[in-house]
Amino acid sequence: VLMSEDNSRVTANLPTGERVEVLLYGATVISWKSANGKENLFLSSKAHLDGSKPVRGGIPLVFPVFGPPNKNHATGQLPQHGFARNSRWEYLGKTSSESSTLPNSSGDSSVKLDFGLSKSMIDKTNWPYEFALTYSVTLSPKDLETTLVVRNTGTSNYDFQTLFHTYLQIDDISQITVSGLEKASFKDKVQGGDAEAAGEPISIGSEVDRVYNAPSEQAITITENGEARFEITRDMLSDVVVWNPWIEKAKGMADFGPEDGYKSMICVEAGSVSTWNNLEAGDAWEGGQRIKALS
Ligand code: TA6
Repeated sequence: VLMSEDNSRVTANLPTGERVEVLLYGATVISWKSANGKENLFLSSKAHLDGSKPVRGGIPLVFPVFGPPNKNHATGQLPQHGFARNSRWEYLGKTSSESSTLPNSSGDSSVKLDFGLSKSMIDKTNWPYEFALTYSVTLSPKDLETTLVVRNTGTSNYDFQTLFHTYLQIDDISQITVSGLEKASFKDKVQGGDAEAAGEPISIGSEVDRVYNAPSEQAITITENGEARFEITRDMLSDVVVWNPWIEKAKGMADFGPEDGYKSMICVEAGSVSTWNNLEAGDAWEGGQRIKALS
């Protein structure tokens, strides 16, 4: 595990060749490479990586609110998607299986990077509650796991939402289908309103921005040209956002590049965003996702 010269990012490699890179700004995973060197995450060519704005790509972390906050909610003063992705986290250290006496079941090695963010580390959260977040990024052969622990370190309970805003790198959006959500109703943010389950896999031929309600137990598979590319499994996250900005919205984002980059990305985002998680003072909540790179 290496900390960069400028202390801006942490990189970990496995002996089998897999690699993950995490920006301390937002604890944003900005690269996840398979053993063959293939990059699994989309990172805009115009993404800001200097902390001047949330990263356009990789896996931004959404907390404590998803989307534009409601002005008369406790999160009303926060930026869209909250403050976790635009705060500087601290690197807490690594745990790797090769250092343990018993490698994991498949005998492969894995490495877990831990990051922390607490209220005292942020000069103005514009959110009246105490919290301590621990975010773990675990790299193992073919898998990347991200887990968030939210600890209420204050004296009153509060509501929060959270989501991993994962930008997956693909070759051609027109060849993509997303399955596992056939039975899930969804909130359609492009058409407006709620929609019934489609009953078939999702394909993308225009701007898509949907919040699907799908039990955590349901795995999500992203297939390209009939070949399974990624599988996402979830823990404690009962929503899946599927987003592609398409042509106009991609053009409208100054930090989205190349202009036709919408063709080589799809956001499939595991989260708990359609309701509020209430956390008692002193309690902790944990949720996570595991993304398997299948090809
Ligand atoms: O996850 C989908 C979404 O909520 C879209 O509505 C779009 O706003 C996207 O997030 C990106 O948001 P950002 O604040 O990163 O520009």
